[in-house]
Amino acid sequence: MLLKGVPLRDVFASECLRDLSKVKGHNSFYDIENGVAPFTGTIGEDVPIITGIALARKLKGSDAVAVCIQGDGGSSRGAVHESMVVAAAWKLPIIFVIEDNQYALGTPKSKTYAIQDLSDRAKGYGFPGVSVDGNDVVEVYEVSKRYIDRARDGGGPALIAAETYRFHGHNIGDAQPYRPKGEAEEWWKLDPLPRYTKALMDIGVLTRKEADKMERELKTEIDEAAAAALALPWPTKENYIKTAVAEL
Ligand SMILES: Cc1ncc(C[n+]2csc(CCOP(=O)(O)OP(=O)(O)O)c2C)c(N)n1
Ligand SMILES: [Mg+2]
Repeated sequence: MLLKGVPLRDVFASECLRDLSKVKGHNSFYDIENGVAPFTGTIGEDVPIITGIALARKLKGSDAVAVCIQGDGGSSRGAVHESMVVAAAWKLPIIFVIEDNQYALGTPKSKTYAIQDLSDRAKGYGFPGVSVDGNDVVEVYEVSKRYIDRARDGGGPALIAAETYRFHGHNIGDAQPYRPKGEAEEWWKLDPLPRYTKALMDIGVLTRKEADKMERELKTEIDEAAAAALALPWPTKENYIKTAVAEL
Protein backbone atom coordinates (compact mmCIF):
# COMPACT_ATOMS: atom_id res chain seq x y z
CA MET A 1 0.00 0.00 0.00
CA LEU A 2 2.85 2.37 0.81
CA LEU A 3 4.51 1.79 -2.56
CA LYS A 4 1.24 2.65 -4.28
CA GLY A 5 1.12 5.98 -2.45
CA VAL A 6 -1.40 5.26 0.32
CA PRO A 7 -0.45 7.50 3.28
CA LEU A 8 1.12 5.61 6.20
CA ARG A 9 -1.48 7.04 8.59
CA ASP A 10 -4.28 5.49 6.49
CA VAL A 11 -2.54 2.11 6.38
CA PHE A 12 -2.33 2.05 10.18
CA ALA A 13 -5.89 3.37 10.53
CA SER A 14 -7.21 0.58 8.27
CA GLU A 15 -5.34 -2.03 10.34
CA CYS A 16 -6.68 -0.53 13.57
CA LEU A 17 -10.26 -0.28 12.23
CA ARG A 18 -10.43 3.48 12.75
CA ASP A 19 -12.97 5.63 10.90
CA LEU A 20 -11.54 6.67 7.54
CA SER A 21 -14.87 7.47 5.92
CA LYS A 22 -14.25 11.22 6.05
CA VAL A 23 -10.80 10.78 4.52
CA LYS A 24 -11.35 8.05 1.94
CA GLY A 25 -15.13 7.99 1.66
CA HIS A 26 -15.25 4.43 2.96
CA ASN A 27 -13.88 2.26 5.74
CA SER A 28 -12.68 -0.77 3.85
CA PHE A 29 -9.13 -1.91 3.34
CA TYR A 30 -8.59 -0.79 -0.24
CA ASP A 31 -7.70 2.33 -2.14
CA ILE A 32 -8.94 2.33 -5.72
CA GLU A 33 -7.55 5.82 -6.37
CA ASN A 34 -4.05 4.57 -5.58
CA GLY A 35 -4.57 1.26 -7.40
CA VAL A 36 -4.92 -0.96 -4.34
CA ALA A 37 -7.58 -3.62 -4.96
CA PRO A 38 -10.15 -4.68 -2.37
CA PHE A 39 -9.02 -7.30 0.12
CA THR A 40 -11.71 -9.73 1.24
CA GLY A 41 -10.07 -11.27 4.31
CA THR A 42 -10.91 -14.73 2.92
CA ILE A 43 -7.51 -15.96 1.84
CA GLY A 44 -7.27 -17.13 -1.79
CA GLU A 45 -10.56 -15.51 -2.76
CA ASP A 46 -8.91 -12.19 -3.64
CA VAL A 47 -7.10 -13.86 -6.50
CA PRO A 48 -10.10 -14.19 -8.88
CA ILE A 49 -11.02 -10.57 -8.05
CA ILE A 50 -7.57 -9.34 -9.03
CA THR A 51 -7.59 -11.60 -12.10
CA GLY A 52 -10.88 -9.92 -13.04
CA ILE A 53 -9.27 -6.51 -12.63
CA ALA A 54 -6.46 -7.61 -14.97
CA LEU A 55 -9.08 -8.75 -17.51
CA ALA A 56 -10.95 -5.42 -17.23
CA ARG A 57 -7.74 -3.47 -17.78
CA LYS A 58 -6.87 -5.59 -20.80
CA LEU A 59 -10.36 -5.12 -22.33
CA LYS A 60 -10.06 -1.35 -21.80
CA GLY A 61 -6.73 -1.31 -23.62
CA SER A 62 -4.84 -0.05 -20.55
CA ASP A 63 -1.17 -0.96 -20.13
CA ALA A 64 -1.61 -1.58 -16.39
CA VAL A 65 -0.32 -4.83 -14.90
CA ALA A 66 -2.01 -6.37 -11.86
CA VAL A 67 0.27 -7.70 -9.13
CA CYS A 68 -1.46 -10.22 -6.91
CA ILE A 69 0.46 -10.88 -3.69
CA GLN A 70 -0.64 -13.79 -1.52
CA GLY A 71 0.69 -16.19 1.08
CA ASP A 72 1.92 -19.77 0.76
CA GLY A 73 -1.18 -20.92 2.63
CA GLY A 74 -3.67 -18.83 0.68
CA SER A 75 -2.20 -19.94 -2.64
CA SER A 76 -3.22 -23.57 -1.99
CA ARG A 77 -6.90 -22.68 -2.26
CA GLY A 78 -9.08 -23.73 -5.20
CA ALA A 79 -9.93 -20.25 -6.45
CA VAL A 80 -6.22 -19.59 -7.02
CA HIS A 81 -5.99 -22.58 -9.37
CA GLU A 82 -9.00 -21.41 -11.38
CA SER A 83 -7.56 -17.88 -11.62
CA MET A 84 -4.22 -19.14 -12.88
CA VAL A 85 -5.90 -21.35 -15.51
CA VAL A 86 -7.93 -18.48 -16.93
CA ALA A 87 -5.12 -15.91 -16.65
CA ALA A 88 -2.90 -18.22 -18.72
CA ALA A 89 -5.53 -19.04 -21.33
CA TRP A 90 -6.43 -15.36 -21.83
CA LYS A 91 -2.82 -14.10 -21.47
CA LEU A 92 -3.88 -11.60 -18.82
CA PRO A 93 -1.50 -8.89 -17.57
CA ILE A 94 -1.09 -10.28 -14.07
CA ILE A 95 1.86 -11.29 -11.90
CA PHE A 96 1.07 -13.83 -9.21
CA VAL A 97 3.41 -13.42 -6.26
CA ILE A 98 3.54 -16.00 -3.50
CA GLU A 99 5.14 -14.56 -0.40
CA ASP A 100 6.36 -17.92 0.84
CA ASN A 101 7.13 -17.24 4.49
CA GLN A 102 7.10 -20.98 5.33
CA TYR A 103 3.97 -20.84 7.52
CA ALA A 104 0.23 -20.42 7.22
CA LEU A 105 -0.72 -19.49 10.76
CA GLY A 106 0.61 -22.57 12.66
CA THR A 107 0.89 -24.87 9.62
CA PRO A 108 4.34 -25.30 8.08
CA LYS A 109 4.53 -25.39 4.29
CA SER A 110 5.72 -29.03 4.38
CA LYS A 111 2.32 -30.11 5.71
CA THR A 112 0.38 -28.54 2.84
CA TYR A 113 2.68 -29.03 -0.14
CA ALA A 114 4.71 -31.94 -1.54
CA ILE A 115 6.97 -29.49 -3.39
CA GLN A 116 9.50 -27.07 -1.95
CA ASP A 117 9.57 -24.46 -4.72
CA LEU A 118 6.03 -23.14 -5.17
CA SER A 119 6.96 -21.52 -8.51
CA ASP A 120 7.17 -25.07 -10.00
CA ARG A 121 3.40 -24.92 -10.30
CA ALA A 122 3.59 -22.35 -13.11
CA LYS A 123 4.67 -24.94 -15.71
CA GLY A 124 1.33 -26.72 -15.38
CA TYR A 125 -0.51 -23.52 -16.22
CA GLY A 126 1.73 -22.56 -19.12
CA PHE A 127 3.48 -19.42 -17.91
CA PRO A 128 6.93 -18.78 -16.43
CA GLY A 129 7.57 -19.49 -12.77
CA VAL A 130 10.61 -18.26 -10.89
CA SER A 131 11.75 -18.55 -7.32
CA VAL A 132 13.59 -15.61 -5.76
CA ASP A 133 15.35 -14.90 -2.50
CA GLY A 134 12.53 -12.86 -0.99
CA ASN A 135 14.92 -11.28 1.49
CA ASP A 136 17.08 -9.80 -1.26
CA VAL A 137 15.60 -6.42 -2.21
CA VAL A 138 17.55 -6.10 -5.46
CA GLU A 139 16.73 -9.62 -6.70
CA VAL A 140 13.03 -9.15 -5.95
CA TYR A 141 13.05 -5.81 -7.79
CA GLU A 142 14.89 -7.09 -10.86
CA VAL A 143 12.80 -10.25 -11.28
CA SER A 144 9.54 -8.37 -10.68
CA LYS A 145 10.47 -5.72 -13.22
CA ARG A 146 11.40 -8.32 -15.83
CA TYR A 147 8.02 -10.07 -15.61
CA ILE A 148 5.95 -6.89 -15.19
CA ASP A 149 7.57 -5.51 -18.38
CA ARG A 150 6.85 -8.81 -20.13
CA ALA A 151 3.19 -8.72 -19.06
CA ARG A 152 2.90 -5.09 -20.18
CA ASP A 153 4.22 -6.11 -23.61
CA GLY A 154 1.43 -8.68 -23.94
CA GLY A 155 3.47 -11.68 -22.73
CA GLY A 156 0.87 -12.75 -20.15
CA PRO A 157 1.17 -13.89 -16.54
CA ALA A 158 4.11 -15.12 -14.46
CA LEU A 159 4.42 -16.65 -11.03
CA ILE A 160 7.09 -15.39 -8.63
CA ALA A 161 7.64 -17.36 -5.42
CA ALA A 162 9.53 -15.19 -2.95
CA GLU A 163 11.19 -17.38 -0.32
CA THR A 164 11.15 -15.60 3.01
CA TYR A 165 10.29 -16.14 6.66
CA ARG A 166 7.68 -14.91 9.08
CA PHE A 167 9.89 -13.61 11.88
CA HIS A 168 7.10 -13.11 14.37
CA GLY A 169 4.00 -15.05 15.40
CA HIS A 170 0.89 -14.95 13.22
CA ASN A 171 -0.67 -12.55 15.69
CA ILE A 172 -0.05 -11.17 19.15
CA GLY A 173 -1.58 -14.20 20.91
CA ASP A 174 0.47 -16.77 18.99
CA ALA A 175 2.93 -18.57 21.32
CA GLN A 176 4.45 -20.32 18.25
CA PRO A 177 4.73 -23.85 19.68
CA TYR A 178 5.04 -25.21 16.11
CA ARG A 179 8.36 -23.47 15.37
CA PRO A 180 11.53 -25.61 15.64
CA LYS A 181 14.03 -24.17 18.12
CA GLY A 182 16.71 -22.02 16.50
CA GLU A 183 14.91 -21.75 13.13
CA ALA A 184 13.96 -18.08 13.48
CA GLU A 185 17.48 -17.17 14.63
CA GLU A 186 18.92 -18.54 11.36
CA TRP A 187 16.45 -16.50 9.30
CA TRP A 188 17.10 -13.30 11.28
CA LYS A 189 20.62 -13.43 9.80
CA LEU A 190 18.94 -12.92 6.40
CA ASP A 191 16.84 -9.93 7.53
CA PRO A 192 16.44 -7.92 4.28
CA LEU A 193 16.83 -4.46 5.82
CA PRO A 194 20.40 -4.73 7.16
CA ARG A 195 21.33 -6.79 4.09
CA TYR A 196 20.14 -4.07 1.70
CA THR A 197 21.73 -1.34 3.82
CA LYS A 198 25.04 -3.22 3.65
CA ALA A 199 24.68 -3.77 -0.12
CA LEU A 200 24.21 -0.02 -0.63
CA MET A 201 27.19 0.76 1.62
CA ASP A 202 29.34 -1.81 -0.23
CA ILE A 203 28.79 -0.03 -3.56
CA GLY A 204 29.43 3.36 -1.94
CA VAL A 205 26.03 5.02 -2.37
CA LEU A 206 25.20 5.11 1.36
CA THR A 207 27.26 5.79 4.48
CA ARG A 208 26.58 4.41 7.97
CA LYS A 209 25.88 7.94 9.15
CA GLU A 210 23.29 8.53 6.43
CA ALA A 211 21.66 5.16 7.12
CA ASP A 212 21.38 5.96 10.84
CA LYS A 213 19.90 9.37 10.09
CA MET A 214 17.37 7.83 7.70
CA GLU A 215 16.42 5.26 10.33
CA ARG A 216 15.85 7.96 12.98
CA GLU A 217 13.72 10.04 10.58
CA LEU A 218 11.68 7.03 9.51
CA LYS A 219 11.08 6.04 13.11
CA THR A 220 9.67 9.51 13.82
CA GLU A 221 7.53 9.35 10.67
CA ILE A 222 6.17 5.93 11.71
CA ASP A 223 5.48 6.99 15.31
CA GLU A 224 3.67 10.14 14.16
CA ALA A 225 1.57 8.24 11.61
CA ALA A 226 0.64 5.60 14.20
CA ALA A 227 -0.36 8.26 16.73
CA ALA A 228 -2.41 10.11 14.09
CA ALA A 229 -4.17 6.86 13.12
CA LEU A 230 -5.02 6.01 16.73
CA ALA A 231 -6.35 9.56 17.24
CA LEU A 232 -9.04 8.95 14.58
CA PRO A 233 -12.44 7.96 15.99
CA TRP A 234 -13.94 4.48 15.82
CA PRO A 235 -16.56 4.17 13.10
CA THR A 236 -20.10 4.34 14.41
CA LYS A 237 -22.41 1.46 13.49
CA GLU A 238 -24.60 3.78 11.40
CA ASN A 239 -21.62 5.32 9.64
CA TYR A 240 -20.10 1.91 8.90
CA ILE A 241 -23.31 0.54 7.43
CA LYS A 242 -23.86 3.75 5.45
CA THR A 243 -20.43 3.64 3.82
CA ALA A 244 -20.65 -0.12 3.17
CA VAL A 245 -24.05 0.28 1.50
CA ALA A 246 -22.85 3.29 -0.50
CA GLU A 247 -20.04 1.14 -1.92
CA LEU A 248 -22.43 -1.60 -2.95
C1 LIG B 1 -10.50 -19.15 3.76
C2 LIG B 1 -9.81 -18.72 5.01
N1 LIG B 1 -9.43 -19.66 5.90
C3 LIG B 1 -8.82 -19.31 7.04
C4 LIG B 1 -8.57 -17.99 7.31
C5 LIG B 1 -7.88 -17.59 8.60
N2 LIG B 1 -6.51 -17.19 8.27
C6 LIG B 1 -6.18 -15.90 8.20
S1 LIG B 1 -4.57 -15.69 7.77
C7 LIG B 1 -4.32 -17.37 7.71
C8 LIG B 1 -2.97 -17.92 7.34
C9 LIG B 1 -2.55 -17.46 5.99
O1 LIG B 1 -1.29 -18.00 5.66
P1 LIG B 1 -0.54 -17.53 4.40
O2 LIG B 1 -1.44 -17.53 3.21
O3 LIG B 1 0.70 -18.35 4.28
O4 LIG B 1 -0.22 -15.99 4.70
P2 LIG B 1 0.76 -15.38 5.84
O5 LIG B 1 -0.12 -15.04 7.01
O6 LIG B 1 1.82 -16.38 6.15
O7 LIG B 1 1.31 -14.15 5.16
C10 LIG B 1 -5.47 -18.05 8.01
C11 LIG B 1 -5.58 -19.52 8.06
C12 LIG B 1 -8.98 -17.02 6.35
N3 LIG B 1 -8.76 -15.71 6.52
N4 LIG B 1 -9.58 -17.41 5.19
MG1 LIG C 1 2.57 -17.85 4.94
